[in-house]
Amino acid sequence: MPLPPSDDTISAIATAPGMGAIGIVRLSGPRALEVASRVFRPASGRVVQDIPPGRATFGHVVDGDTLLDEGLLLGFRAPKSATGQDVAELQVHGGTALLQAVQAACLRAGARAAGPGEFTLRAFLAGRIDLAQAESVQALVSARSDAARRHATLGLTGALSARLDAIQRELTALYAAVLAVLDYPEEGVPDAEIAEPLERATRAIDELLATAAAGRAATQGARLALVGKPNAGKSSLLNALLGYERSIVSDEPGTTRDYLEAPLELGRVTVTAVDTAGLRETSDTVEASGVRAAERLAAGADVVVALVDASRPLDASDVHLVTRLEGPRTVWVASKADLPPVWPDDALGARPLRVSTRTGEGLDALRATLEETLVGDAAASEVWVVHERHEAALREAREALERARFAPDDLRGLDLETALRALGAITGRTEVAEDTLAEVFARFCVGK
Ligand SMILES: Nc1nc2c(ncn2[C@@H]2O[C@H](COP(=O)(O)OP(=O)(O)OP(=O)(O)O)[C@@H](O)[C@H]2O)c(=O)[nH]1
Ligand SMILES: [Mg+2]
Repeated sequence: MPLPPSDDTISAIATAPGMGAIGIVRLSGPRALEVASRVFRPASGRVVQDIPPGRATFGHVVDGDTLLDEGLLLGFRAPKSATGQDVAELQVHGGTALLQAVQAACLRAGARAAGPGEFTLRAFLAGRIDLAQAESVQALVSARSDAARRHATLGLTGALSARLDAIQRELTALYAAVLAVLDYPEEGVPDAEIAEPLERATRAIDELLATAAAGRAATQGARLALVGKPNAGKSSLLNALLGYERSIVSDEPGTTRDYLEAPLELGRVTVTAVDTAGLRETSDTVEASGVRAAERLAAGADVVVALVDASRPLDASDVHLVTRLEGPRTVWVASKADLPPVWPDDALGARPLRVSTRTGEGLDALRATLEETLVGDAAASEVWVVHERHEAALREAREALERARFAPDDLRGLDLETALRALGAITGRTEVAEDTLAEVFARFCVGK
């Protein structure tokens, strides 16, 4: 799909549809201020083009001779604006019909209706932000959880780009060294000069890749399944974690028949918590299918909370549950910890967290353990890989570096180029190859 032109003047309603205190129509392009001057009359009588950049001016918003609203005009001059172009912002009252009328007036005055993301695209093309930051803009406005919002904010600062820059610098220097060997094979390059930087770059990529699962959990929401025997306290625990009564609780085993879901924030990650029917063999067919669904959910979950009632003796089915669900993604809970325990902590092998939904005991520890289980190795890194495109590019670069490690001298350069191109695609710096050539050239001058 071809990109839209970026040298004309575009206009769009910048605020969300619906009623609001303020609505904004934004213009960007060489004629932004000229278009603004046709739809805005400063109360001071000044000419729009003469208003100092960044200074808000009060006046009338008009369509021809028709008054639309009173409002503010804010203008910026290229290249000192968000898009790197002339930009004008009309701030009016936040009514849908009004904003549509202001937008229509701008179009009549010579602007083109902007397509999706065109302002951000222009910011990228002008070099104001890189591609990863542009993606963070989109992630920020679409973030539905605080966890997703935090990562988008961090992405906006270029934190990932800075990490990638460091890796790219290392690989570019290495690439130059590899090419130099080809030109001056008699001089050679000590193996360590290649192996060590390769290893450092690989490790840095691995550190980023190790955050991808947590990144998904932070932005898309991981799945948490609550499983255990009927009456173990699963629905009570879901409600306690959520802080409201989402699921029906009763002392009747088999209360939860179907399964139900609720979004749950756990610090740096968000999960969809799934309450399931109690796991047991049963002759009741409705419940039997619920049990199968629970087992499937546990298998497909990113983290499983497995409950065993601490107030009742363990039986064969508890042992069965433990052996079926044991694993690094399973968190064991001894439920109803407020009642006298009838089995010791180590009876299950894995030591369970003692939790009571009556007293609140163990709930904070459970939250922390769940977050930790989902965050895993990503805890060490502030920057998480939250976009699948970035993860795929990092994997491609990683594979190319792996090949480079064992490649003969004359092929190693190609693998390094592949890795650099993959990393460059994340930030959208397609001139990576030019950078690389410049570095190679500089090296020749110095070396020989
Ligand atoms: N004393 C005590 N009772 C609890 C606790 N948690 C749950 N219960 C009781 O245990 C019974 C079963 O709770 P539920 O949350 O419905 O259990 P469940 O695992 O969802 O049960 P099913 O949906 O039937 O599989 C209810 O009577 C709860 O009030 C707890 O921490 N302490
Ligand atoms: Mg239940």
